[in-house]
Amino acid sequence: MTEIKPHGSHFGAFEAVVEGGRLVEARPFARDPFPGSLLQSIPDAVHSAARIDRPYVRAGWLKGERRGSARGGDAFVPVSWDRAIRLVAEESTRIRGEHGHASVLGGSYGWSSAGRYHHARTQLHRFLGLAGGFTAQVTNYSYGAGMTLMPHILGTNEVIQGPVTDWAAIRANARVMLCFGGLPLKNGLITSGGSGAHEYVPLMKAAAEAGLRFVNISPFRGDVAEFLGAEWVPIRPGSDAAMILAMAQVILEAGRQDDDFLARCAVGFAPFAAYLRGETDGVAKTPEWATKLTDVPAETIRRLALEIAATPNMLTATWSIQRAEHGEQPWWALVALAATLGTIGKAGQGVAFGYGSMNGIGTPRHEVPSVAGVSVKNPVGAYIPVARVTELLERPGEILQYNGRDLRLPDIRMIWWGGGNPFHHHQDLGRLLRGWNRADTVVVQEPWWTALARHADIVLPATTSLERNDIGSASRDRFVRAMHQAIAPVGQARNDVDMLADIADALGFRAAFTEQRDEMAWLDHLYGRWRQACAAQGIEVPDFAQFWEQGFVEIPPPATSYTQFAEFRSDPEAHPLNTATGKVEIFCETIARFGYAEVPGHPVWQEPREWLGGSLAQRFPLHMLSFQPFTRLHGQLDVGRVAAANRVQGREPILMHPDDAAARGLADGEVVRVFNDRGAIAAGLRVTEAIRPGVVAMATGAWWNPARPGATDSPCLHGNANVLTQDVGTSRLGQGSAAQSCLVEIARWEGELTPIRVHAPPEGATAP
Ligand SMILES: Nc1nc2c(c(=O)[nH]1)N[C@H]1C(S)=C(S)[C@@H](COP(=O)(O)OP(=O)(O)OC[C@H]3O[C@@H](n4cnc5c(=O)[nH]c(N)nc54)[C@H](O)[C@@H]3O)O[C@H]1N2
Ligand SMILES: Nc1nc2c(c(=O)[nH]1)N[C@H]1C(S)=C(S)[C@@H](COP(=O)(O)OP(=O)(O)OC[C@H]3O[C@@H](n4cnc5c(=O)[nH]c(N)nc54)[C@H](O)[C@@H]3O)O[C@H]1N2
Ligand SMILES: [Mo]
Repeated sequence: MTEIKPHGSHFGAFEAVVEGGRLVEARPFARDPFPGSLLQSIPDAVHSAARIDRPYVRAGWLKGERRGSARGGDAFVPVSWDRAIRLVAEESTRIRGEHGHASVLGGSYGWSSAGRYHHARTQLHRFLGLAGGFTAQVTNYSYGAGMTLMPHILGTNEVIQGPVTDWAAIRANARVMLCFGGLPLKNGLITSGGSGAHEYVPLMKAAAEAGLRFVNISPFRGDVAEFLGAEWVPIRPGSDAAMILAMAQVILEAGRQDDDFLARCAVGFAPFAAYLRGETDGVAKTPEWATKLTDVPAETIRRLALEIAATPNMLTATWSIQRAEHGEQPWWALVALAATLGTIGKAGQGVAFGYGSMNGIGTPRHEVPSVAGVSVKNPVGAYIPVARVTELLERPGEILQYNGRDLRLPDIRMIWWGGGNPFHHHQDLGRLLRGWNRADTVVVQEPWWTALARHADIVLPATTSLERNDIGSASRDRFVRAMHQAIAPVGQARNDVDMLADIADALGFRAAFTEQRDEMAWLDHLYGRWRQACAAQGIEVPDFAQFWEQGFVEIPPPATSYTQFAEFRSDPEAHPLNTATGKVEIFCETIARFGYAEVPGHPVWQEPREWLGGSLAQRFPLHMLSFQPFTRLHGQLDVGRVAAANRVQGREPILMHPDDAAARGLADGEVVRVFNDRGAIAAGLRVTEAIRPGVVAMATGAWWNPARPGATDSPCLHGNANVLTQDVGTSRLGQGSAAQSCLVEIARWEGELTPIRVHAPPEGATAP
């Protein structure tokens, strides 16, 4: 018998097709104009041999090994759910009693699954908050530097997260769009929270058909779809700020700046202009200056600058540009360039970030809230900017500078993660593991034997969304989606909420955690709150029963287009920005006062430590970009068929220019060794002219497979880029991830190359 249930995921909405209790197909939602390929991997992942079948405890931990033990090499011992819950409750009580609540790291950064109620991170925060609190993580890996900067200079993060100027406004008004980092189609496969419709491709296509010219300023030609017919400017990674500053210099020299806008709507143009002219440091930021840093010909920089001075334009950069050393600078420089042109708030023009970073950025939509879970306040005030996690583990008691504050780092004794994977998302994994091993106890809730679960002490098997009922909803999408349970839990897996409720019971606060609602009562409750919020905005949606029955609700798109900052532009006194001055801060007094030498009061060029222009490039002459995968969402779906079909001899592919391959005697399809001082990985070579010489690129998300499990310095046989990436903050202002600043060398793989093991259970564990 075949059953069909409505469901949703970060990869898109779908109909779950179930036969004999197994998910056999995730069939795209009929209303999705461009469903992606990732849905094909869902059945593989749900029924994978890498599912965790029951609770496990690390053998060494059971023998009493705590702080300082080597994780990742021990066998796992199966235990009953009752025992696992008792062990977690007792250890949590011991650690909180001996070391205080801040010794529990519960930030649990990560994407979890779509579905607002069972969202693992939200539920874990709720639980840990009620248990006394935890050390939290603020900002994100996506745009941590940018989201710390933008409130200072534009007074909002909407310029990153949306609502940004939508594609309808751009299409109708702009004639050229400069895209630093391109508009990668693969990124549009994803919407956080579970989307109903991928509108990214149709919207871009329509803009191109309306005559919008695209310029792809990126080391990788593949960062825009061919149908956009874009001009390609193959820039050197990490140098975007220099190119943007030189464009501003050209506009200034030509007298094409918008003096009226600069006077009415911005502050600090004068010191910025002095810097561009070289009055402050003796170096004029001319195209000739920039060409040596960017490898972009001076004529190209000058031509593009004069073109945007004369043509209605939209400026954008991907989020990736700021995921690099000094990542604040190119974004700040781009805002300063738009202010110089005076385009901010002009219909369909200006600047915004991320049109190429996720489906839904720039999709015309009504501003209605999304369905949201219920959080509780964390009674502990301790936090870190998320990407400083290794430093937190390494240097307890010391100070971390961040955004004008001095944060004292707590001594972490317990690490608790559900719904994220630091052994996917963090940089320099060997160093992370050395810090990780300082904890007494690591508790992990996971559906799969990811590298995170393999480096835990207590492993609690979680269900996937297919094994429970939920509501899919994203602020960037106009569909709210019913997610009906499609199959029974795999093995002994349990919902995160249910395992946490049992632990809360052992600790004496079950009722506070559950509020005495079961799953369907919670869904009814959360939907009801959302329905009320909609009603407050005059939008009527059906009641819960009707929604659940029909499988989705659609909020129709608005009839008019949207331009961000339009009101501000028309009357900056009546509609000031939420900055210290109410204006765009080309020079920012607040930031200048922080006194960070690397982040002065206006955007500047700062040379990164790790890039092709520095001395380290003599030993490691290739710049490695690690972008988002088109075959997965981060580490999720790595066990699926789409990721499998893309591997080269079972390894994650790496892109290299033919000249670089020839110089090393390497051929397409070979397995290579990619290495630097931090480690080495195997990768499958793909030779292509789409990447510029001197740059190699590979996707993140291949599950970490150290040749010797438990070692912090052994090569990864699968191709996890984060073995090699650099773990430094973008600057003391943003302290974001600088994953893109990374040099490597590449040679043929010599010696043994065993098949990867990470897609099967570790020693001591069984497949479901
Ligand atoms: N080198 C490099 N590194 C990067 C980046 C880069 O560009 N380059 N990008 C960074 C960015 S932008 C991000 S956002 C991060 C992403 O990093 P993460 O969000 O941590 O990556 P995911 O693999 O999505 O991790 C989610 C985990 O939650 C688990 N999970 C899914 N559903 C459930 C559930 O219902 N319950 C529980 N308990 N667990 C569940 C999944 O199995 C998975 O292991 O990576 C960052 N890392
Ligand atoms: N399919 C898929 N889509 C995703 C995700 C996924 O895992 N899979 N993850 C989602 C998440 S969490 C996020 S945060 C977004 C991230 O969205 P982004 O950060 O925008 O995505 P990336 O793929 O990391 O980077 C985009 C491109 O920037 C280029 N680039 C890198 N460094 C530089 C540089 O220094 N200068 C210039 N000019 N270009 C550079 C690279 O060629 C790269 O292809 O993607 C989301 N979308
Ligand atoms: Mo992200």
